[in-house]
Amino acid sequence: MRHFLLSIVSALLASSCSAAWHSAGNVDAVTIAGDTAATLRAGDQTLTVTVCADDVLHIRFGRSDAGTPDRSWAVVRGAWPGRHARFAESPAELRVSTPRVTLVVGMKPLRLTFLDPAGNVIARDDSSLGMCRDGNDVGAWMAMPEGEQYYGFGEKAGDIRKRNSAMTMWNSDIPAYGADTDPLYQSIPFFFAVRSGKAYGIFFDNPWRTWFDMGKESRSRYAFGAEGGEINYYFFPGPSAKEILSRFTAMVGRMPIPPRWSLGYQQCRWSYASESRVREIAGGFRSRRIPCDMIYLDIDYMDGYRIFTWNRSAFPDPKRLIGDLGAMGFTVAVIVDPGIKTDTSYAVFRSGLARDAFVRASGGGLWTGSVWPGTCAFPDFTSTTTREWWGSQFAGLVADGVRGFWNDMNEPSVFDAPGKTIGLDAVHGGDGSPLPHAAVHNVYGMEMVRGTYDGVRPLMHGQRPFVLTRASYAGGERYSAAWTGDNVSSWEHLAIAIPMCLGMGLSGQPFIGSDIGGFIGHPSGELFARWLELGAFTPLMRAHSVTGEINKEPWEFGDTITAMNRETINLRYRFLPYIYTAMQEASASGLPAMRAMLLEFPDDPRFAETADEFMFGSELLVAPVIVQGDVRKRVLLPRGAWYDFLSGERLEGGGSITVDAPLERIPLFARAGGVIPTQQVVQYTGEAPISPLTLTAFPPEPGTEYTSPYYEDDGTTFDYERGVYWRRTLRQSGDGETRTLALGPVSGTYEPPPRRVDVRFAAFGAPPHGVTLGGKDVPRTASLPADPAAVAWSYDTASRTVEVVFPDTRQAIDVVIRR
Ligand code: MIG
Repeated sequence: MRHFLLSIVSALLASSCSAAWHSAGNVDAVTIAGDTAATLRAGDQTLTVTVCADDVLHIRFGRSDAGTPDRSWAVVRGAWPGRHARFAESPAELRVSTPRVTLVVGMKPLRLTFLDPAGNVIARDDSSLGMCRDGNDVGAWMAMPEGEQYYGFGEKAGDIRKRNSAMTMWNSDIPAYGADTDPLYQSIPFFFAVRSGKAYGIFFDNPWRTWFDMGKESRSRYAFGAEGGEINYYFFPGPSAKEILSRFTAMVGRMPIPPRWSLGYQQCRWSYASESRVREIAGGFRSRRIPCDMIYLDIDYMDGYRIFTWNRSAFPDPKRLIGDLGAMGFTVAVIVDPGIKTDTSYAVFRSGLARDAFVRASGGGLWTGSVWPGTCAFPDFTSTTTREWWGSQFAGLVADGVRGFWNDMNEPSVFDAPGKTIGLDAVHGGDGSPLPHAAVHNVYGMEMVRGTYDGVRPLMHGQRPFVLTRASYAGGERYSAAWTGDNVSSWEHLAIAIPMCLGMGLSGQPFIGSDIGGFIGHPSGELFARWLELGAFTPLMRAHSVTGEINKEPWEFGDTITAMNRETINLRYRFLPYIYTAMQEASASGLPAMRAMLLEFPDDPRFAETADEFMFGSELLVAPVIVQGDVRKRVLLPRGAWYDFLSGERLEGGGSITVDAPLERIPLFARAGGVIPTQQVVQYTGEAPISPLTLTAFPPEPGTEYTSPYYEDDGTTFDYERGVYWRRTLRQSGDGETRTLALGPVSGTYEPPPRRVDVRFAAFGAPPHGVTLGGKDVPRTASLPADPAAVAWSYDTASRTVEVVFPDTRQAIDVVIRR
C-alpha cells in the first residue's frame, strides 16, 4: 500500500501541469442503475452520473481501475427523496432528465451538456477538450459564454468577479498576503456562474491541490482540475443563486446557531501573556464602558507551546482567572494549534503515540516538522480514532472554563518543511484506506475543527462551544467560524476584507470576519475606526494584533477615536437582535448574513462587481467607508425605495447617491417596509435580557406587503434544536391612510423574560390621528411612561417617528397608525 501511494505521489510530483491532456473518448458501454444513476465506460475511464435531487447532479469521471470509493469529506447529504429522474438512451446520446435539468451525455466522444427545462444550454463541456486526464492530473474544460461571470471560490482576495483569473486551492499560511496572493488559507472549490441574472453552480469536490482557470488561458472556455483524484463535481442548475446556495449548503452542512456571546465584540492579540495583563484588558473595557464579550489567549498561555498545557508562572490559576472574567461577563477563547511537541515527558505526545494518532512518514516512522514548540508530530485528523483522542484532550480546558477554541496553523503550516506543510507523501490512516497527505491536505484544517467541535460539544453539557479556524474546506461551517488570516494594517487590506468575507458567504461559510485594525502593522486611529465600523457588520467582530506591535485595543488611539469606537461597538450591540436573526437564517437556510449585493439583487447588473457595500440580512444595506480621508460615500442603491437608517430620509433606489460619512459614521440603509429589531446597549450579551425590544419599521410602499423575520432563543444552549425558540414574522403594509405592523404569532416554546416592545414607525411626516393596538385605541402621551407594562404612543417631531410601546406577547397583534 505504502509503495503504491509513493508511486502515485512521485508521479504527480514529476508530472506538474505539463498538459499532455487526453480527452475522454467514445462511450463503449452504458449501464443504467436503478432510477437515479448511470455508468458509462469510455475506454479505461468511467463516468458516473447520479441524480441527487431534481436540482443536483453528481458527476464523477475517473480511471475505471482506480476503484476509488465515492468518499467525500464535505458532503453530509447526497440524496433527497422524491427525485424524478428519467434516462433515455440512443446510439448518439444518453439523456438524464429531471424537472429542473437535463444532462445530455454525447457518446462520440463523451461530452456533457446541461439544459434547462426549456431546452436552453445552461452549461456544456468545451467540445474539443471536455473532461481530460494526464497521468494522475484531471481537468474539466467547459464552454465560457460571453458575459458569464464567476463568483464564490471561498477565501479569495481581490476582485469579487473571477472571470479572466486563475486560482489554486491549496491551504497555505501566507502572512501579509495581498489582493493578488493565491492560494490562501482555506479551500472551498465551489462557484457560481451568472449570466443574464441566471445562475448555475459547480462544487468540485476534490481535496487534492485543485486549480481553476476561469478564462485566463482562453477566451472561450474555463476549466478546473486537480493533481490527483477524480473529476468529481456536483452541478446545480439554478437559475436562482439563493436556491443553489441553499441546496449546496444542505449537501455540505450548515452552521449551528452560534452562541450569542460569540456575536459580541471579541478582543484578541498575540499575546495577552499573563494573568495580570488579561485582567487589565478586561478591566479596561468595563471601566471605559466599551462592550466586549470575548478575550483570547494566544500561544504564550501555554507551557513551551505544548498544546493543552498552561504556563503556570504567567497563569498560576487559570480556572480562577476564567471564573473571575466570567463574573465580569467575558468568555475566554484559547488558541490550539495542531503541532504536538515530540517530547516524551509530555503526556499529550505520549498518549497520541500510544494511540497511533499521528501522521506517519512514508517510511513508516513519525512525520515531524518544526512549529512553535520545536519539533512536532501532527495528529492525523482524517482518522476517526485520532479525532476522538483529540477531542477528549479538551476536557481540561473545558473544566478550566474555556468556551472558545481557536484552531490556528492548521493548513497545516510547518516552518521548516519543503512546501511549508506536511510532506506530500506522508501517510494518513484514512480510517483503513491510507492516503498520502497530498490527497487530504485541503481537508486537514476542517477535520481538525471537526475533532475540536465534536470533542468539546459533549464536554460542555448542552452549552454551545465557539470554534474559530484559519484553514478549512467546503462544509467547515458545520464546526467552526473562520477568519481571513494574517492581514495588514493598511487601507488596501480593509478594502479586500469585504470581498473575502463575501466570497466565503457565497461559498457556504457565513461566520466570517477579518482581523480588525489589521494583524501586521500599525493602524492610524482613522483606519482602526473605519475597520471597526466594517467589523460591526461582519458576523465575526474580532480585533487582533501581531506580537511586538503597538497596542491596538479600541481605546489606544486617543480620546476622540476612543469615543467613536465605543459608539461603533455600542451600535453592534444594539443590532444584536437583528444580527442574531440573520445568523439563525444562515444556519437554517445557508443564506449568509453578510451578503454580496449580486446574491440579493441578481437581476441588477450594476452589482456584478460591487464589493464596497453589501447586504446584512435582507433588510439592511451596509456601505462602509474604506478609503483614507473619505468623509462621503457613494452608494449604489438597489431599485425600490430605501431609507437612511439614521435620518429616516427616503431615498429613491435604482441610482447612486452620495451620503455624508464623517469618521464616526457608517452609512446604513433600510429597505422600504423593512423592520429592524434592535435592543438596548449592554456591556456584554449576558448582562441583561433584551428590553426594550425596539422594532424600527420603515415605511412600506403603498399597496405592498413586506415581511421581516424575527428570531430569538436562549442564546447559549442547543435547546433550539427541540423547538425552544421564539420566532415570528413581522409584516408591514400600508396605504395613504394607515400603516400597519403585524406581529405574527410566536412559534416555538422559548419564553423571554417579560419586556416592552417599542415600535418606531420611521418617516411619518406628522403626528398620527390615532393608534390602535390589537384593535384598541392607544393613549397618546407627551413622553412615554417608564412602566414596562404601559401601552402608549408619542410622536417625535425632530425624527418624524411615531413610537408605540406595549408589553411583548406571544399572540399575534397588529399596531396600526392612522394619518
Ligand atoms: O506563526 O499564534 O494567524 O492570528 O496570532 C504565527 C500566533 C501563528 C498566526 C495567526 C495569528 C496568531 C499567530 N499565528
